[in-house]
Amino acid sequence: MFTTALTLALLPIVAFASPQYGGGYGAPAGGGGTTTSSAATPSISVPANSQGQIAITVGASGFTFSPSNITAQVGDIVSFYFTTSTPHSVTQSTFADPCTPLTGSNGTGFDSGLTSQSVFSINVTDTSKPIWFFCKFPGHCGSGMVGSINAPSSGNDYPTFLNNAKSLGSAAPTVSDSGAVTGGVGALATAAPSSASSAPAPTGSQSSAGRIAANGGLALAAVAIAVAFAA
Ligand SMILES: *[C@@H]1O[C@H](CO)[C@@H](O)[C@H](O)[C@H]1NC(C)=O
Ligand SMILES: *[C@@H]1O[C@H](CO)[C@@H](O)[C@H](O)[C@H]1NC(C)=O
Ligand SMILES: *[C@@H]1O[C@H](CO)[C@@H](O)[C@H](O)[C@H]1NC(C)=O
Ligand SMILES: [Cu+2]
Repeated sequence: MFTTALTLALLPIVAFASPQYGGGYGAPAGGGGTTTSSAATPSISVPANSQGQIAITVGASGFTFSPSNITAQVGDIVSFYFTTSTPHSVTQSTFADPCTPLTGSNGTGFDSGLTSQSVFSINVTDTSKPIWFFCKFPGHCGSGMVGSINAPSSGNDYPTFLNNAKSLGSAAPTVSDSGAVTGGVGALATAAPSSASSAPAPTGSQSSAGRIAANGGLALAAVAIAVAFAA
């Protein structure tokens, strides 16, 4: 039932992303041709990291997560900022299969679903194992759009994971998208991506993680307004 609710909640985003799915592939980030713009298009600002808060920018400089390999503590909120109009996702995978969503007896991974101009947050719950993730937009994972949290510094490390994804190249599997998947293994998502520019007044079930991400956006907006007044 949770999934159904989420799917419904995500419908507008999916509908928004769908026209770009076919037409936008391969287009540069922010390419005018694929922008399904409207006056209400939110602008996503990426805050600086602060205690317990880690920001990862998605797709802003090519098909990358930036930074792509981070260290996090239990309770840290890692927020993915989808700043471009080109859709991307952060989808949990495994070291063995970098471009395949994590599912099975070890649990089901978190997945933002394809999204743009939004923020998706996870709460790190287990630092004893690495957390691996990729972008499911066709072609992106095989070109190296992957990342890790708490990867070992040798052996099954981030560079090897990245190389494994790249060696799949265009043979990387096509991954279906049906919106956000909450939960996760070693880190939990509690809400679908949200527009950071919208008011934080949540729907009843909004998570603290979502609130923090939204508050960060609001704080930035407040700073921007203050700066505008000062100028
Ligand atoms: C990736 O991050 C992990 C965890 O912080 C660290 O141990 C490792 O050295 C990093 N690897 C690279 C190549 O930066
Ligand atoms: C579960 O995880 C273990 C070790 O982390 C791994 O060896 C095993 O293959 C995984 N099982 C599945 C079904 O992915
Ligand atoms: C993150 O999860 C922990 C439980 O693992 C919880 O105590 C904490 O409140 C969560 N943080 C946020 C911001 O939701
Ligand atoms: Cu992508």
